[in-house]
Amino acid sequence: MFDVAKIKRDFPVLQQEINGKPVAYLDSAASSQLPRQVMEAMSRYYETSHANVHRGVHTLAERATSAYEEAREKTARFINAPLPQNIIFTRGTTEALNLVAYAYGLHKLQAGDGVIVTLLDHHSNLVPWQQIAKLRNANLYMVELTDEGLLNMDQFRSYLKQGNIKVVAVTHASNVMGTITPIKDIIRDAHQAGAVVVVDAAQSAPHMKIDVQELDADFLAVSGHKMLGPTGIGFLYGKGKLLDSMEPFQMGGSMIGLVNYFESNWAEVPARFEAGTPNIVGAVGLAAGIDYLTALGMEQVEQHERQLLAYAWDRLSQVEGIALYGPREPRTGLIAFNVDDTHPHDVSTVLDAEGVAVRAGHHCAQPLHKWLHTAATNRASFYIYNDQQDIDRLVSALQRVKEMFGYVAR
Ligand code: 7TS
Repeated sequence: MFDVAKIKRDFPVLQQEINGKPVAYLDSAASSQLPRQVMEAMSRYYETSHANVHRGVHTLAERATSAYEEAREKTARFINAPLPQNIIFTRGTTEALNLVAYAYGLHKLQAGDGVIVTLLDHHSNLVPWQQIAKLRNANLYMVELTDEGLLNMDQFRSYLKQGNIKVVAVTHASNVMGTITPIKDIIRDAHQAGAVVVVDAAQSAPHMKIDVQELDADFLAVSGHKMLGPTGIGFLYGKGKLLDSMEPFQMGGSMIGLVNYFESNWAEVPARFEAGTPNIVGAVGLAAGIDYLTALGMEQVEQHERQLLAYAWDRLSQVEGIALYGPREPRTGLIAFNVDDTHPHDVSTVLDAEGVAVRAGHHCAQPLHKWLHTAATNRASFYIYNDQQDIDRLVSALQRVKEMFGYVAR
């Protein structure tokens, strides 16, 4: 079965003590850690195969190009994309979402068209659409939440009925509320209304099986550094017809067909959207992360996290004065919380002294925090290398917070 102790041994960073305590790393929703297999794949690439891609004909250039294109194939298989060409490598989710906003939204939207965003969206799926809507005189519509923290689907459907919606930008799993959105229903309804759907899968793809064809997603964005890969690499999935119809996002080398004095034309997809020298070693690392996850099995990864989540929810609920945000179900493996009225930065500083790493802040979701009537939250997030002991450590460190800030009689 799922052997966390064995998995943990693959992660050198988790072998150390932080502030004299073994580290309980509960911040994978920000960035996950890297197993040695990923680091070794990246070193091996540099030691044996490094050169620039898609240009030289010498052996190292061919090896580098193969490594890069194999990573694209592996990424396509991971989300069941029909073809490797459906995958555009980017710097991460943020760049992937900006690519859609600028290369699709800016060119296709017209005055009076509508874009639907949601209160669960990370700034990277909200702010680009605010900007594009302004530039195109399009209208932005915000889907709010039920009291439980689920998307208000009645509101969503009433926006669709207006008849002007061209784009729906929605997160698959919220990085604050943990809410897993009914993405398949959203996509089906949006398509019936003639809109394309941009799915932010930054917090879902690392944790559950994604099948873009089954979802019928138009665009889907993912970051490598949240799924065992290095920083600086991620990808955009796009349907072939849509990508083929789009203008480039960035201009420069590798993305052109013919360049004349005063005008140029564009390379085929995916090269059209990968201007300049790409993050080759990043793609190699991402592919090695995908290998690691695939060997574990995404269903098993999801099941492990569901068990941890149930345990954490239960234990945290029993902490006096704690507020847990978001629904109990359907939810991904993270929990945002506040303790009494102790500032999240104070909470996480005390937790850090106990060797427990959580994130504190607004998590790039300011409108959502406004809706929650709180400036900031703490967030514990789980991944394949976490076990119940990490959660026990979190709970006892929270008792320490309460002692320090005077809410528990000493
Ligand atoms: N979308 C969601 C849902 C996210 O959680 C994040 C990063 C992004 C997009 C942006 O990803 P990036 O790799 O381009 O930065 N979220 C977080 C977080 O919750 N804490 O740190 C980064």
